[in-house]
Formats: sequence, structure tokens, C-alpha cells
Amino acid sequence: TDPTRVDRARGLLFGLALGDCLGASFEGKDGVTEADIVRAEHATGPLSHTDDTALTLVLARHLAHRRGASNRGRDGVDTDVLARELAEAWEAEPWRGYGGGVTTSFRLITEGTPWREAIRAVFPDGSYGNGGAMRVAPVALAGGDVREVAELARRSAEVTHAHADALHGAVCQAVATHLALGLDATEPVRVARFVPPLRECVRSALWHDKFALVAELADSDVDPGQAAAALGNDVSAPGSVPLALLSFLRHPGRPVAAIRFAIRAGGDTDTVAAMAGALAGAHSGYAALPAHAVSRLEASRHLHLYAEHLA
Ligand code: F2R
Ligand code: MG
Ligand code: MG
Ligand code: MG
Repeated sequence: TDPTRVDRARGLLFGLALGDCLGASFEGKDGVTEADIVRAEHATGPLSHTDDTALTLVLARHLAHRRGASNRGRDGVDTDVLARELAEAWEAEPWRGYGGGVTTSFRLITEGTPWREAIRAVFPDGSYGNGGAMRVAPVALAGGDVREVAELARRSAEVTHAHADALHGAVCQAVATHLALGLDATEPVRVARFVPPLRECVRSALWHDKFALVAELADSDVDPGQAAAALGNDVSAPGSVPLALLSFLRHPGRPVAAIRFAIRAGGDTDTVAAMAGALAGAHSGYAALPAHAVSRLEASRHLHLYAEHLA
């Protein structure tokens, strides 16, 4: 049966956290097998998350507090407040595996530097890292339509990432997640439902080429290594967001398979698996996630809370 809105909201947040936690222990490792990942899924003890889930929770809380009367359009993200909230989360737990550039930005913000200045301190043209995309998924629940989701995504990412490719990555991930939320989970997933709106929201030749490749590979039997070679699997936004989308599209209705594919593709495994998990969870819902692994997630209580708020 088609999952309810709240089941999809939970699926989105728990799918993201599950991908992050499972992917984290395989970051940068070669030759990871399906059996290695299955072992990680079935182990005991808490599953701890990284910066991906930590900052997703910050954005989810930010959006949840801005629901109601002022929930339409630009009011959903207050950039000055969000920049401070993200930097405070880093300051409280700097050991969660943050990128080098964003670490400097967050330190400067906590010291009082305006965010627009702080985010160009390390990279004058801005970071093209995937940090804006990795945390953006809750925006898919806050925006009413594709246009609004794209605008909220851009605003949520620009407080750390000034480079156009980082913003494109956040828009792509948020819009794709919004589309996944709206699809009937009992029907086949068609790539043609994703590519035209993504092309419309992300106006860049580089990204249009990536979408064309994703569409081609979604109907093929490429293995994770081949997918990574074709699309990239690194910490840049264009080198990771398309791979996450492909991981989801290749495994409709099977969130765990999407996450495993993302991890076996190697490279930035926590982030690609987190983004694939958000897409797959938004589409299939919480009940489709593995109960044992989900019960071990460190942030379980807050994930439930924000899913209910944002649904
Ligand atoms: N950083 C990691 N993983 C590697 C380190 C793990 C750590 N040592 C540990 O185990 O504790 N993971 C997390 O970072 C990614 C998100 O990054 P974000 O938030 O975008 O950060 P940043 O620093 O802005 O960008 C990441 C790197 O990309 C390169 N880069 C970006 N823009 C650049 C530019 N304009 N010119 C040159 N290089 C640029 C830099 O190497 C940045 O450090 C996620 O994977 C998350 O899980
Ligand atoms: Mg991480
Ligand atoms: Mg970031
Ligand atoms: Mg990562």
C-alpha cells in the first residue's frame, strides 16, 4: 500500500540517518562487499552519525519552528539564524567528520564574522562541497511545490556554500526528494518524472549532462563501481548528488538496496548513502526500512520528532 505522509517523512529522515551511519565506516575504502555492509546492518550497539545527520537535524528543527502562519516561501529559511544554528552544532560536536573548509567558516561564524564573509575565507569562489546537499532533504517536506522547494534549498545551502555547483546540488537533491515524496509507491518509478523538473530547476550544462547520464544508467545494469566511474563519488556536489539519485532510481521500493549500492560505489559513502537513503525513504516510507538497524540510530528520538512536525 501507498505510505502515509508521516510514514514518508519518517522514511526520509531515518533513511538519511541510516545511510549516513552505515556509510560512515566505509568512507574512502576500496573493495567493500555486500557481505561487509550486511554485517554492519546486523551488528549490535548504537549506530552513530556524522555531520550529514547532525546538520540535517539542525535544518529540520529550523524548518519545524517556522511552520504555521509564515510557512510560505522565503519565510521558511531565515539565513542569518540558520547560519548561526549550523555553526553552533559544529561547535558543540566538532568531531562529527566535518569538511576542512566548512570547519573554518563555522569557527569564524561562532566568533562573530558575518556568514557571507566567513564562507569565502578558505575558498574565495565558495565551496563546491556536498555539505549543502547532504543536509537539504527536510526542505522537501517544507516546500509546497517544486519551485518553492528549489528556493528553500538554495537559501538553506547558501549560508555555507557560495559556489553555484554546491547550490545546484542542494536544489537537485531537494527537488528529487520532493518528487519522490509525491510518487505513488505502488507504481513503477519512471526516470522521466525526475529529469524534466530537475533540468528546469538546475540550469547548468554540467548538471544537464549528469542528468542525461543518470537517465541512461538507470535503465542499465551498471555495477556500483561503474556508476562511480561514470558519475563521480567524491565530496563535491556534482561528484556525489547524481550518484545518489542513480542509487535510488536503480532500486525503486528497496531502500536498503539503494543504500548498499551507494556504499559499494565507494568514495564519500556516508554522504552518497545518506542522500540515496533520504530519496528512497521518502518514496517507500519508514516501514520499508530495516527495523533492527533503525532501532540502533543514535538520533532516533529527534528524527521521530521532526518527522512528525514536518509531515
Ligand atoms: N569531510 C568529510 N569526510 C572526509 C574527512 C573525514 C574526517 N577526517 C573524519 O573522519 O573525521 N565528510 C563530510 O564533508 C563532506 C561535506 O563537506 P562540506 O560541508 O561541503 O565541506 P567543505 O569543506 O566546504 O567542502 C569539502 C571539501 O571539498 C573540497 N572543496 C570544496 N570547494 C572547493 C573549492 N572551491 N576549491 C577546492 N576544493 C574545494 C575541499 O577539499 C573541501 O574540504 C561530506 O562528505 C561530509 O560527510
Ligand atoms: Mg559525514
Ligand atoms: Mg556544510
Ligand atoms: Mg561524507
